[in-house]
Amino acid sequence: MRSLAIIAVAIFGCVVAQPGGQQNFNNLFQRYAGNDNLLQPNEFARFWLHFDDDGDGNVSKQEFDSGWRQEGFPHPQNAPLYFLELDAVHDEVLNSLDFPHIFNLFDEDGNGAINEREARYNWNAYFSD
Ligand SMILES: *[C@@H]1O[C@H](CO)[C@@H](O)[C@H](O)[C@H]1NC(C)=O
Ligand SMILES: [Ca+2]
Ligand SMILES: [Ca+2]
Ligand SMILES: [Ca+2]
Repeated sequence: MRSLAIIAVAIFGCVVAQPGGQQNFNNLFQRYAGNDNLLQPNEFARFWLHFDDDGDGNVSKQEFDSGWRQEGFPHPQNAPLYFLELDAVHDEVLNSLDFPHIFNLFDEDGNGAINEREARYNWNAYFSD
């Protein structure tokens, strides 16, 4: 019984630590923000464009849905909804027309860079259930 409980705790612990959790967020932020720990507009765009598998400068809905799922981002069943939220200039692709709008939503104090707190707060809000 005791060992069963330990196994249950171990499994639960694994699920909590899965991609999409805070560990994953930290790695992601650091990878794109670089040494200054701030996301500038070009770094923010680079993050969204990493979904652009065919490199045509547009993230299609299919690229977004499959990328979101493959990378273990939160709530993949909601990816189509997130795509709609992110498509600020409604043309059914995510591209350089959208990124400045999304950037402004994340850059809450409007100082031209997204810090880790702004990133985490908005990431959790926009990509929740
Ligand atoms: C990318 O999307 C824009 C619409 O914002 C469209 O005009 C353009 O043709 C698309 N580019 C490609 C390569 O599909
Ligand atoms: Ca930076
Ligand atoms: Ca594309
Ligand atoms: Ca768009």
